[in-house]
Amino acid sequence: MGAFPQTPYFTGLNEPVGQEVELKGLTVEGALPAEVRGSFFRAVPDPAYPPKFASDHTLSGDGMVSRLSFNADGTADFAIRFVETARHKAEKELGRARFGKYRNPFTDDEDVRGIDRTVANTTPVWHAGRLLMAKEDGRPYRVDPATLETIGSHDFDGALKSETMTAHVRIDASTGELFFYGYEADGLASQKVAYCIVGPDGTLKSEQWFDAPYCAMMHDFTISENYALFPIYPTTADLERIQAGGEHWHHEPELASWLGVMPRYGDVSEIRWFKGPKGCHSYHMMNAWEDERGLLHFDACLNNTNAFAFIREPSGIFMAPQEVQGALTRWTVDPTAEGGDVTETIIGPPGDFPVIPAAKQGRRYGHGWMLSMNPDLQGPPLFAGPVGVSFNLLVRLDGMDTGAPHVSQALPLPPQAGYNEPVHVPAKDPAHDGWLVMIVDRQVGANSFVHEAWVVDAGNLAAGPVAKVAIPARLRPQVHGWWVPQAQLDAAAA
Ligand code: V55
Ligand code: FE
Repeated sequence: MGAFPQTPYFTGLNEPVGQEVELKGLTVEGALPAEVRGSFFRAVPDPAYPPKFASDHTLSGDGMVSRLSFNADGTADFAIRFVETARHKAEKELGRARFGKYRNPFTDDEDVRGIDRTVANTTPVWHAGRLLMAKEDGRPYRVDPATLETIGSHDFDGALKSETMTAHVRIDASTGELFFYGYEADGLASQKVAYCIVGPDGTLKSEQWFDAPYCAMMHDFTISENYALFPIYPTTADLERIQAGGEHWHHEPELASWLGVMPRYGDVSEIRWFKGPKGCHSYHMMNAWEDERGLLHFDACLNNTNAFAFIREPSGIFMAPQEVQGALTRWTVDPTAEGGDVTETIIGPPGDFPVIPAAKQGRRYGHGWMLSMNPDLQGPPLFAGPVGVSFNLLVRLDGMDTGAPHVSQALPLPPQAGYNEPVHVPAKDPAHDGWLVMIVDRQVGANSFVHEAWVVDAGNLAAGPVAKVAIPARLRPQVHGWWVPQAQLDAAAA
């Protein structure tokens, strides 16, 4: 077995760990709020074997599912296990990488052709008592929330036609329905998008296919009370390039972006396309909502290019890190219009990993949280993650449904520390804004790191963590997380 490439994607905090861990009875320091009872699931890419190509990066890492459980006795348990995907099993058999470049099966070993090559590494999705480890290039894997054992690839009891399902689903808290889509739904570089609705009992109720304006990396989408909104940004796939062994994605700065809008229970033939600026890109949206005039607002962490250098550079785009700029940006459209241009408004800081209370999904909302960079940092940041630098400022935004959305609170980290994406835990008291739970990484030596879970009052960030759990294991950066209250875990187990 060779060594991992000595690139930023495999060194420092990004050095592969690949260790399955089970720790029980960890000490919770501070005052743990009563509502923080349940499990914080996280998706962590961690390649079990050195990649076949030295240009490989974070997005290819084997999915590991992690759980931090807050117990009735005031302690916490921590566990992490590989998702036993068909790909991970095939590689374990020979003890080496057999699958090649990110989303390019033409670079795989001949003898693994046809084996499901998704790595289930992006989001642990909880719905209808099921835990699904999702990644946008394939179907999710279902995992047992108690043991973290892999149950298998999940196709909604044989109902799902799409070959893919996004890692960014949306759940309407008032109906309990799961809304999702799959792009490249019938194969590599296809323009086919499947739009799906799953009932509160986990049954796939509807799957309709439409054509995107071009085959784009569709990482996230939104719903509102009455609409489904599909953003298209010009990070594009080309079958000939993929067949020739090239990169799945190129970013195309001269191509327009689009926002597809359709009634969320309507027919895909009703989709209307609104035009956005050229060359921009967003990985994550905060929310979408309808105002009293019926206008539709779509709030995304938008950048002037693709945030990942490993996508820009093979596309011929060479930018210094400070040239990559962005802001929380609102696109407003009239959903009853036939089309036209989006109206763009800057509503927040640069950054990513937007979070809102689950109850506000697709609804008018007043506040949210996201990760950003501390402009006043007195030292080096923490170098890690797919972008190369960790976020080190947690911010709260207020006034989201007014003419003046603004950053109202912030919690900066010291140098050489970084936040992973927080999850929101609601409070029982409707006057309380709940808590944010997240893993904080800190570099303490040339190649040594410590990791803590923090519980922060979502209405008082500046007070710092009200409770902390030191995790005595080496953790690789997480992608997304999900909070599951204990009552839901208990109900699913029964
Ligand atoms: C992202 C992550 C992915 C992926 C595509 O963060 C986009 C964005 C962890 O996998 O496959
Ligand atoms: Fe994501």
